Amino acid sequence: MKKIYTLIAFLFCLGLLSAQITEDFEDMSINTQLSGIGWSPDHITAEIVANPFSGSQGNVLQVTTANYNAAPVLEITLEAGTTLSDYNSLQFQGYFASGDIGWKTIYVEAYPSVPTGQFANDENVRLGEWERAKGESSGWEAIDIPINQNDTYSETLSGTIYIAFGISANGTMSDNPAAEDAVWYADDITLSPDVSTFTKTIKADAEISTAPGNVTIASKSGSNIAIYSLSGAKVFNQDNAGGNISVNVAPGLYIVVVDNTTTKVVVQ
Ligand SMILES: [Ca+2]
Repeated sequence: MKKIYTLIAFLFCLGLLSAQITEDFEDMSINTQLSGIGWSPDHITAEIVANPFSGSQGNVLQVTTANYNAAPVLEITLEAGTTLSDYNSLQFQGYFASGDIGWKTIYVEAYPSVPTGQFANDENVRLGEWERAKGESSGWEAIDIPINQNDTYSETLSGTIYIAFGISANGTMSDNPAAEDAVWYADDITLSPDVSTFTKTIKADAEISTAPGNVTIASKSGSNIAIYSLSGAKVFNQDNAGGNISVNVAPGLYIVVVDNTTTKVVVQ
């Protein structure tokens, strides 16, 4: 597992996987209103505010819900050629501040168009869920929700999609009203790709073969070639290369970069 995370981090460092999508709200003005869903439009307020807690979040999303089944909705555009099933987690920084916010399941839903209806009320649109077994937050929390629950549905979602996420909480406008509305915050909302999918689809404009202790690259002239170990160390580099290049390496997993394309190879 550690190796997989190292590979993901490494590929992100190289900028080879641009498919990670993050909303940090820094390009939105304070008081910008985001859309939401619920039993009634006045059951949800989703607004950009300055981080009211300690931390370097800058602008954050403040969510106030007055009834169950209300949540904010984010418009997100996926990278061309991908579907939502190419992403396997939704992560965000969360702060659950006041009202009925403790010991809740956090749900993630997706829609192909601007949603209507209630949040956390239709399992057909649910991507994933995670139990937050805690009361009020005492600091920003890193939350990571697997979203592979409904891949058959996720495969149908591409381009611009709508993500609803959060908790279903009691508030002042429910049938059995709470004393106060629920208030929680989110920032750095990130869709992370399933790296196994992406490494499969990235192909170098070259033929790469391996033998015990060796990588051979046959490329067109003028190619820029680099080989990285899984730890991110550059073990070989040659610009303006061409023809057959043979590189001796220790056994292991390597990333071969030819111009802007990559191939993952295993050397015995
Ligand atoms: Ca932010």
